[in-house]
Formats: sequence, structure tokens, C-alpha cells
Amino acid sequence: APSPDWVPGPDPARALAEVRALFADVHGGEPTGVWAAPGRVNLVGEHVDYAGGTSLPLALPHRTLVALRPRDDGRVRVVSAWAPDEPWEGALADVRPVRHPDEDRDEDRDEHEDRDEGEDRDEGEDRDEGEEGDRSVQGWPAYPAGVLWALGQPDDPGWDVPGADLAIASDVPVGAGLSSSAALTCSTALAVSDVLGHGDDDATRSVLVDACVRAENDVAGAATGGMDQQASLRCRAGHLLLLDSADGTVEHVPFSLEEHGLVLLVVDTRATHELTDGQYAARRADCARAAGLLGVEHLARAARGTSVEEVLERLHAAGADERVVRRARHVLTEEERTHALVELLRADRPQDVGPLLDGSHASLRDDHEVSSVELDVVTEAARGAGALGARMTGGGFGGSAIALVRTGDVDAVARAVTTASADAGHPRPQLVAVTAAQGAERVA
Ligand code: GAF
Repeated sequence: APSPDWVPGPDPARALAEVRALFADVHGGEPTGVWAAPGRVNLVGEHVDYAGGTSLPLALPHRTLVALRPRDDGRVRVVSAWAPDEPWEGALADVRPVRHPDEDRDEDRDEHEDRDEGEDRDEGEDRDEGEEGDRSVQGWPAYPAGVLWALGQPDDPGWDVPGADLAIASDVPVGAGLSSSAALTCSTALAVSDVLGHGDDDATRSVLVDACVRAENDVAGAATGGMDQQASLRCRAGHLLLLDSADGTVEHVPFSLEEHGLVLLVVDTRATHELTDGQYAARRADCARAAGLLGVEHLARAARGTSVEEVLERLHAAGADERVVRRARHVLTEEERTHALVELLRADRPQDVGPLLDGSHASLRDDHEVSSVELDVVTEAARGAGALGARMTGGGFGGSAIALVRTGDVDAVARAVTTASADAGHPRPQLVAVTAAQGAERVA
């Protein structure tokens, strides 16, 4: 049987040396500073941020580093350790949103109306928010360039953003559903904010979250609801971020598994994970449809003061089709699981949260239909080998799962997920045990 493939832990000193050397090579001289932002996993509260729900992410020790120095000619030059010989350069003034918000509005509306009437649509249908060709910046440079663009938008926040030289290096696995893109936008945003002297309070961090979401949605054309950027910018070491996406408020919930003899294992299935293929947007549209039929702003809050069953009955009565009801059931039950899980943690009972993790996975798989066969195989194998609970984490359709495991069972679980993946003909998963790390910060 194949042996488990453990991802090497992050090496912050090496990453810092790498990004400095890259900066010197490509731009010459020293950056003004270096800023770091982490990837994340979400413990529970999945696919609810765009429905005003509650999530519980933690920052990974794996981070993206951005070395930055402002330029006075309005140009952006950015290089990354992924492609050190291919720096991207352009004028900040030429960075544009994928599609202007006012354009195509009628077309959008028609499309939504058609969609609402259809029963089960073709799941494979492409619903890209923007085609490659619409983008003013192609590929990964759209993320840092998009942040500079977003922070300079006159409506909000209207900062006087200069051009910049940037170099980027990262430990965050790409395409693994661990928010490598948020790590990239958030480290860039903090760098710009800091060199412009905007201070570092919670209000500024919230401005940065919004700019990063806007950069990803509008310039990179990638769908995201905000949880990942909140996690990357606002998490604290040793804590989960209890995030209410209805109003952006957060609490920091202490989270240390070690004293309970537990480990949080991340299993990257290495199966394709792509949020821009339209499936994510389709889930959002279904949730928006449910909220509209119920006449509420935040679907995730609709069962407060009543019950999930009662809300679902109302949805049926309002004419929702069966698929929209299932999407709503996911959001509403996930909200209950998240609050129950927080209560268990507050009672110092992390060993008891496993069934809530399993329930979350089942709901994401059956009601929201965002899991994948690879994720189902590894979560089932983890449970079979003694994991207390396991679920997909992040956007789904591939990417990573998490498993809560007793320290003594880690090897058995690692072997079980590796063997089960091999038996199913899937790629060999990559494994890493994680602790709750610090959110974005200046490191040099
Ligand atoms: C992706 C999105 F970017 C987040 O906003 C969130 O919706 C998540 O999927 C699912 O919880 O990571």
C-alpha cells in the first residue's frame, strides 16, 4: 500500500529569505517591508457566508508573503516564486473589473428568471462570472493587481494607491481549497494599507476584507463570499474566528486540541477544485432565491425563533422547487450545527464535536451537492479508522477535508485515507496536521 504523503511544515525563515531574494533579483534593492497572510480551514459553517450565516474558520500556519515597495509612475510589477522568470507588468489605470456592474444588468435579470423557472438545470452548464477574455489581467497577477485597483476605487474606500513593485512567495498549497487566493489578496492589501499609513485597527481590517473580496470577484472573476478573507485578516493564534457574515462581527473562540489529546488533520485530495466554474454561483443563486421567497435578507437566520421544519414548509408553500428547499435545508441546519459546536467548545468538550462534523459533511454532500467522490472517500475512510469526525472544508467540488483525530490514531487515519484513495483510483492525498495560527501581519 502507498505510504502517507505528509506536507512539510512551513518554514517562515526560508520563505522570508526567498521573497527578499526574489525582490532583489527582479526589482533591485530592498522592499519597504514584507507582509504575511495565512490560508485557512473552516471547522464548520460551510457554504453559509453568502447567506448571512455563521462560520468558524482558523488560520493555517501556512502563509503567503508579499514584499512591496511603492512606485511613483502608477505601474505595477509583480513576480512570484511560482514563475520567477515571468514577472507581470502593467499600468494600474488599465486594471478593470471583469464586467461593469451597470452593464449587462438586463441580461443578468433575464438569465435569473429563466433559471428560476427551470427545474433541474444542466449541472455541467458553465456559469462563469467572467470569461478569461474579459479580464484586464490574466492569471494569478489579477489577485494582487485587483487589490491595488479595489483599494483605489473612488466609491469605497477611495485610497490614493500608488503603483508598486511586489514579490510573492507562499507555503499555502494552491488549488487545495485552503484559500491560497485569500492569502495572496490579504497579504497584498495589508502591505498597501501599511505603506499608506492607515493604521491597523479592526475597522481598517474590515475595509481590507471588502477590498479583497471585490478584487477576487470583480478583477480575478473568482466567486467568493468573504469568509476566507475575514479568516486571513482577522484570525488570532490559538483561536477560531466565530464570524457572523450577516453583519461582519467576529468573536475569537479559544481552540487548543493538544491538551485534549486531539489533532486536526487536513487531507488535500488533490482533486481539481475550481470555484469559477459556475457551480458555486449556482448555489448562491439558489440561496438567494430561497431568501427572496421567504422575504428575508439573511437565509441563515430565518429559523431563529422558529424551527427549520417550519421555514422549509413556508418555502414549499411559497412555491420553491425541491432543489431550492434542499439548499435552504443545508444552510439552516448548518447554522444549527455551528452554534451547537461552539457551545461544545465553550464547555471544553472538543472531543464531542465529531458527529456535528459528520452531519455537516452529509448535508454538504446530499443537500448542497458540493462534495466530490474523492472527498466522500477520504472522510469515510478517516471515520472508519477512528476519526471522531470528518468533513469537506471550503468551497468543495474537490479540495480538502478535515478530520478530528485522537493523537494515537493519526497514523492509522493517515494510512486509511491514503489506501482508500489508491483503491478508488484517486490521486494520493497530501496530509498536514494544523493548529490555529495568527492572521495577517507585517513580518519585516
Ligand atoms: C469558498 C468561498 F470563497 C467562501 O466565501 C465560502 O463560501 C466557502 O467557499 C464555503 O463555505 O471558500
